Amino acid sequence: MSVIREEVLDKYSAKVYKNRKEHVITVGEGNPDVVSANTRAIPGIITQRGCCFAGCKGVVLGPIKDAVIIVHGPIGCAFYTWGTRRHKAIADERKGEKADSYLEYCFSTDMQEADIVFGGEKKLKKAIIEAMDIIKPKAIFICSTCPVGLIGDDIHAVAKWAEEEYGIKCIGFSCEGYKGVSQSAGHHIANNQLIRHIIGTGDKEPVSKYSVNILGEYNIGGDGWEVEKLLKRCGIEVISIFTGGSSYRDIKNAHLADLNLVQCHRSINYVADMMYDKYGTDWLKINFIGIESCKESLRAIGEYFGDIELKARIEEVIADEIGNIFEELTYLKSKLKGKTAALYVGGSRSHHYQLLLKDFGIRTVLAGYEFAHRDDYEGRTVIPEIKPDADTKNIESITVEPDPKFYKVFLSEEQKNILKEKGILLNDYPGMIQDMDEGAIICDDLNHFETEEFLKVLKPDIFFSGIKDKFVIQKSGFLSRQLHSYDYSGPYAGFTGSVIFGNDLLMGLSTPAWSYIHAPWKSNPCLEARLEVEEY
Ligand code: CFM
Ligand code: HCA
Repeated sequence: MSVIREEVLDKYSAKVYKNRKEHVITVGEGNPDVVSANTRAIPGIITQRGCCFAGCKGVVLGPIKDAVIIVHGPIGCAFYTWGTRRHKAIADERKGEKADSYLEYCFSTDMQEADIVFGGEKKLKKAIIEAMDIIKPKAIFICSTCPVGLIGDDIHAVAKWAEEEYGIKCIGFSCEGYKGVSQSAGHHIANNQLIRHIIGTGDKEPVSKYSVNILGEYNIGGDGWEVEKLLKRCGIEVISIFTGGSSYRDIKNAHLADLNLVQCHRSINYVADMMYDKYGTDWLKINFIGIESCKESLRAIGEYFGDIELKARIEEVIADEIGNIFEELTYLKSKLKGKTAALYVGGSRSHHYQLLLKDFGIRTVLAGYEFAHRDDYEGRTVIPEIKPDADTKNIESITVEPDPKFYKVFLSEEQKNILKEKGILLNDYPGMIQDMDEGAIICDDLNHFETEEFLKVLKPDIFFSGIKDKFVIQKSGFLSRQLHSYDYSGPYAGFTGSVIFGNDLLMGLSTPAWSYIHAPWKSNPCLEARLEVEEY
């Protein structure tokens, strides 16, 4: 039995302990290692998770720059998803087309009490009319927040009206915050509508011999631009990115690409699967975070296309990129080697960043996800074992048929087997655990209490996390860097990004500040209360 887990969970009541112990494991102790995931958080515990609306509007749709995304709901929900995630975009000029990017704007119906009582559909229509008068976008997305589901506004009927009235694409997303157990439900809802209404509606054929889509890359701090640049250098055309820096006008053409590259499995695996079923497009799990991972990913793409010239070009690009960072990398390695790290992020970065840390000789002692599913930890082979519960059944799962016009078989079974022998898995993800050392801890849906307990027991040199717990960690005397927003730095992807990351880490670790910090509440409680029993 894991001693560390017992120490951390020790203070819980029997009921809470019983639940939480399934979410915390020591790698190598189980046979196989099983992590309970994607279940409800315990009421009263300060979870780090967000909601379904955040996953749909904030994460998957938010970065699509040329769509006006109307948040139908109270203004706070719209404000929360306005720019904080740092998914960058620029309006790209193209011949004969309007260069659109509305990412700087925040569109909302700003629902008030009267709208909740009498219904908000009229206000939503008014918002669409206003958007068409002022902006004239090619696409409008309507995202529902909690109250919309509760009062029953029919956003899909309004979307249909807008399509007929203006001849534009208008899609409703019923992503009320309360649905599902986390952001993850919202990813699924967004993916379903993208496949239903957008992918496959364009006709812009690729111009290059090899073309790909990048799935699950949201261009945080410019990561997607780094990846796109690398692929372009190798001679690979990027048709669309889901969805960082990307646009409705590109995503329409996604079905015309030869291969889907999947960076974040959690948020977009539904699109990857459905495109495989509908268009025959294979997907390849790649990772452009980390130097070794970048090399491996580029080489795997070369193997997929199996072209000698392409493979040679990829080797040239790798050699050149490494050459450019070699000196800095050597220096950073010499400074960072031997440190230990804890990582707690949403649903994919805790895996990817362990590999980048490994490049610098940093060992991961704790890793966890807010809302991942078991397959993100254990690999997709466990999917048939996962029993759907009431929460997952609540989210629509759609099946698609092969498209009579666009379905293509890219590689024969024999070619796929050859790739498998080379260790290149298609349409599969082996999960985070397989890349972790024995004895490291995994913690699903980590909360503030456990964060503090883990700090005491594991004492990592750095704890990567998000805005909600960063300051709790720093006030406990440990360095914390945000792996969501990159603390306003980045890009961290690609070869160049790796050294930017290393420098940021070294900067944080080099300050003597951490050893001087003493959280005030450790000696004096900040809040004191007394129960005046006699008065009652
Ligand atoms: Fe995928 Fe993401 Fe992540 Fe995610 Fe997120 Fe994010 Fe994240 Mo914040 S899509 S799962 S829902 S990699 S917003 S860009 S950083 S929690 S680990
Ligand atoms: C979200 C977005 C978030 C939050 C980041 C954080 C992001 O979950 O709604 O908690 O620091 O990356 O912006 O994950």
